[in-house]
Amino acid sequence: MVKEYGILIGGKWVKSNSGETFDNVNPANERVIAKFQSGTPDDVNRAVDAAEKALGYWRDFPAPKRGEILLKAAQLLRKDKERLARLMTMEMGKVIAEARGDVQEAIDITEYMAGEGRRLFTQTTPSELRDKFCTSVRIPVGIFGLITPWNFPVAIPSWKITPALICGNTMIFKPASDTPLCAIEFVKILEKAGVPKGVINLVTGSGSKVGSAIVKHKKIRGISFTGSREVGEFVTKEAGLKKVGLELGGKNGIIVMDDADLELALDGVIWGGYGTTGQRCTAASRVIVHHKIKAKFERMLVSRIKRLRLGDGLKPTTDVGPQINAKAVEKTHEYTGIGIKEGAKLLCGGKPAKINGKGFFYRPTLFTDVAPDMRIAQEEIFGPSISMIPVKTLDEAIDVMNGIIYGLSSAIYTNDLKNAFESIERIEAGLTYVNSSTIGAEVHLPFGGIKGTGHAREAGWAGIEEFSDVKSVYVDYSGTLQRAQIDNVPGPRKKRK
Ligand code: UN1
Repeated sequence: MVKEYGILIGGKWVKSNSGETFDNVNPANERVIAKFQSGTPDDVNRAVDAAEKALGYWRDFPAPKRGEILLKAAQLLRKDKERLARLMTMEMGKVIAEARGDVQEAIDITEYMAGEGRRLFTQTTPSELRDKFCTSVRIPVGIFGLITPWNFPVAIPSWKITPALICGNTMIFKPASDTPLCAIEFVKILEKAGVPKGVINLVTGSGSKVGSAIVKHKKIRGISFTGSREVGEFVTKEAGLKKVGLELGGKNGIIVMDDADLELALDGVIWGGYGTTGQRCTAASRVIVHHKIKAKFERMLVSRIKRLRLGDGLKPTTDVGPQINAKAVEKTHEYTGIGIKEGAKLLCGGKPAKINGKGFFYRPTLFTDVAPDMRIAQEEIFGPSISMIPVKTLDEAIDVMNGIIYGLSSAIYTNDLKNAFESIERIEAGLTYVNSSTIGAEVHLPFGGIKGTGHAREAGWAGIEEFSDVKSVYVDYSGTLQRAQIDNVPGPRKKRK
């Protein structure tokens, strides 16, 4: 018997009005895990009504007390880490060590945001006038719509939900249809920790029905979306005047200079390119390699790639898990065809695979002699496929790095400080790593991109700014009309009568 899950509206797990469900399958063996509600715009309306009802109560709930609930949630998550990690591997395929990392990231941000309950800083400044007090206070945005992808099924929802909570917002959360179970389990932990009913509402279902109803809803004041560029563009068009945060992927590069520690760079490229089966927004899908070490580095990479073991992520011997679904494998394979047609040289991989006749696997793929303007060097593949682009100088490397529409993550391997600092200064991206791969962001620093990646800054203090508004407050206690910009003449304070 396959279990059926509900949607969460006003603290109750209920069925969708559609009367329909969809199946979720394990990408490693294609077995059905559970059934989930195919939500509708009407479900979204009910969820928004519940979020609206809860808003006053939650906004007035002292922020340090909201923080205590988050701290409790972090403790519960810690206890449940292994169970959640195993569910995640079953649901979306990443290898178990990475799934544990995903849950750990949620624990970290939940603890971080719990602490923010006692800060939520704003600025107090001097006034240009006497006997006038200038400060600012942080206020919730209102009802948020949170739309999340499947590749970090607990971590990314946690980057959005925990700052939204600590800032006093209520929300409608629509998780990706490939990972609803992880999302539901995470929300159940928040409920158990004491988040009041109606504060978080969760509606599963398609982007075209549920996602689009959230984006267009008049009562929703903020949207936070991580996902594809096409959907990001839809959100930009349809969200109207909502506060919108977008994170729309990348085509991240690793520069490997001729002075780099090549063993270190090798580890970074393998981890960045094939970790999470290449399905990270921050995945290293381009290796921009100095021509002097190109041949040697290619040999090193090929020999390492050949040793990578494909398999079910729950097996401790597996290095690379499956892709998320059959469509994703098709897309990666289509790009292999495009790369070959464009004249790039395929060094290894380039084929789908099955294990015991099942699963959405793709062999780790490496192209070399890729020109920077080829489609495989420009477009996000979101699979285990790396393009090596040879260059002659750091200047050329940085030009190649920047010659894409995206601007999320980047890395350089070098032992020359000048190369490192020039890259930090000139690479157009939200993240630059030196002697480390393109992935591995920590939760207390801002995370997000520039250019075609969007403008969201999540995690850390930036997350607080993303999920709150600021009101400036002027208290004039002079007892007279003081006009800013007009009456600011220096002079002694007037004596009291
Ligand atoms: C993503 O790539 O979709 O830095 C998010 C990292 C992770 C988060 C990545 N902490 O790779």
